[in-house]
This record gives sequence, structure tokens and C-alpha cells, in this order.
Amino acid sequence: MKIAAPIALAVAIATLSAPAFAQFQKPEDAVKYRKAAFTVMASHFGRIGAMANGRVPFDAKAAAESAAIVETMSKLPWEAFGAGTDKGDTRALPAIWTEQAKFKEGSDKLQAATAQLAAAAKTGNLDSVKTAFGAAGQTCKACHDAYRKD
Ligand code: ASC
Repeated sequence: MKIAAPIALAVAIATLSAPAFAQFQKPEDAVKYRKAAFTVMASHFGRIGAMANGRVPFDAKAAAESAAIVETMSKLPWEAFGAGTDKGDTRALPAIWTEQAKFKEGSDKLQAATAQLAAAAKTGNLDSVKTAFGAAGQTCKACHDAYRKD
């Protein structure tokens, strides 16, 4: 048993010094994770969009709940774009890994916009939700245009 502590320490060090997808067992797991976060984000963003565009009646409570989920989801995908996660079942373009500062700027803008959307939804004011929804949608689109295939 004396050997357990050094082994545990070695494993801990190896984990800390591994590439960014170390939180994930395999690169494919990171791809799945980020896609899952985007899927949940898009579903709830879409529910708000349906209200903002008048396709369904405005429900302030539902909008606020969805906006809070969008805000939370918008924080999650980025750690899953580590080295080695550019392959497999993904539409992520290589530019993500060659323009990391710009990609981070885009993800920061999304997170700021979704925080605004959540704040707007909390007020229960449909016009504020519409404005914040439009602004957030622009930040989605900017990254899709630059960093996502089709
Ligand atoms: C959505 C959704 C996106 C964004 C984007 C905005 O509802 O699923 O990815 O809005 O289309 O331009």
C-alpha cells in the first residue's frame, strides 16, 4: 500500500500536465460534450425566439427559465475545444485552433450577450427580450460563419 501515494501523485501530475481535453476521457467525449451543450442551448434559445418572433404567446416565466439555461450553457462548450478535438464527428473548422484569441473573443461575446438576455428575461419585458435575443443571435451567427462548417 505504501506505493499507492506515489502512484496517485504521478497520476495527478500526468493529468494536470495533459492537454486541454484531460477533463474528458477521449477527444470524442469532448466533441460530444460541446455538441450536447450547444444542443441544449439552441433548444432553449429557440423557445425564446418563438416568443420573440410571436410564433407562440410570450410566457415571461418560461422565457426567464430558458434564458437562464442559455446563459449557463454558453459557459460550457469552450473547455471542450482542446487540442486533438478537431477531428471526428464535428463541424468545427480548423480556424478555431489557429485563431484561438479571436475564437475566445467570440465565445466571450456570446456569454456577455446571453447574460444580457437572462437579465432582460428576468424583467418580464417582451421588448427587452426581443432586443437581447437579436443581439445574442448575432453572436451565435458570427462564430458559426467563421468557425463552423455550413
Ligand atoms: C438559433 C440557433 C442558433 C442561432 C443562430 C443565430 O436559434 O439554434 O444556432 O439561433 O441561428 O443566427
